[in-house]
Amino acid sequence: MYTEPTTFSAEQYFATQLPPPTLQHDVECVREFIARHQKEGRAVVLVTSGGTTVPLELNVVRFLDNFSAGTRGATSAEYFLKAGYAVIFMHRQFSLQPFSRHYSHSTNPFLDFLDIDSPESPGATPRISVTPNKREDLLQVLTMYKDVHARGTLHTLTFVTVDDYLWLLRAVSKEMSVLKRKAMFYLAAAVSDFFLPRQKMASYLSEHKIQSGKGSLHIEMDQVPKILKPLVDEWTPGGFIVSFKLETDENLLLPKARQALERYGHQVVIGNELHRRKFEVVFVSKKPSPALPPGIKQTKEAISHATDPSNSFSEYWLRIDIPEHPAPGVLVKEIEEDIVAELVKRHTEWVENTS
Ligand code: PAZ
Repeated sequence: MYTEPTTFSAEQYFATQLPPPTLQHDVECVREFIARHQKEGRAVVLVTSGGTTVPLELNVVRFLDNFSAGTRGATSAEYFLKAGYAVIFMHRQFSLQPFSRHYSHSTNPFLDFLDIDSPESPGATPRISVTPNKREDLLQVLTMYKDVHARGTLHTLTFVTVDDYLWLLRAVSKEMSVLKRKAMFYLAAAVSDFFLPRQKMASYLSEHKIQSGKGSLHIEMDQVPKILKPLVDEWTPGGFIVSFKLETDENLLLPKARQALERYGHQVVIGNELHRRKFEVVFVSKKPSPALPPGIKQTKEAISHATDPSNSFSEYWLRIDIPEHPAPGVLVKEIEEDIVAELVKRHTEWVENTS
């Protein structure tokens, strides 16, 4: 019987789970991308986006998924590019991507933008043109898309499973450590907290498609290792790290965000409630420890003041107004514009104050 721990440390996890077959190739491309932008003095941000899957079989037919369309990540990546960052966009395969996200087939089908013009002479091939009222928006998106391609400031990586995600994150963050303070991490992907170690799948779950003949299905999953700690302390010390916290109970947002900062010691947690995430987020960060004036003793009052959570964390709520029924395809204000502007400001100050 398989007896691995139910709570893996990051070390145990990477010693026992297999890397994705494309890892080496992905790392080489990332290394080249980082070196080019480091030479040009550009800051680099890793944006993670979309949900991870947890396969239930080795030959996978069924899997557990995490909610996320990739809107936050894809939209933010565009604003980071606009702000002059080079972006490594690590996203779930087939989730939204920068630029093409404006023309999703379900909400804004691309074919609806095109007209077939009558041929100039009988027998000539008809020309295709863009519907006049869509031209301005398309031109705006297309101009930026072409510019980003010409400058080579966007590099895309793909993951599907939580295993792919963890291996890639570790490898990319180690590569980014050469950038020191100029590296930013924007961890917006929705990552599963639970997984099935491959040994467990092979020993008592299923190599092949799980059969339904035996009635109900009982699966015990193990906890995914907490990777923020090694990310902060070992893989990329010096980077500016922003994680996201999604909750459905808004009362948990602040306590959970503070807990994450306390545990992992990174720079910012952005809290968002599921249904309000498109127009309201909260930035939580640690205040520098209040320095006691020289000569003042560590009195009970001073210690309780310094350890009171409301004095150790700062919270910054960011809210926008969005129209209730925006017309499809019309560019509206996006909260990611303000999220990215705030982070760029904080990152710049942080680089300046510590260099
Ligand atoms: O991709 P999306 O725009 O539909 O959703 C974004 C989000 C809610 C997944 C993201 O903002 C987030 O909170 N990510 C972290 C989720 C987590 O707590 O694991």
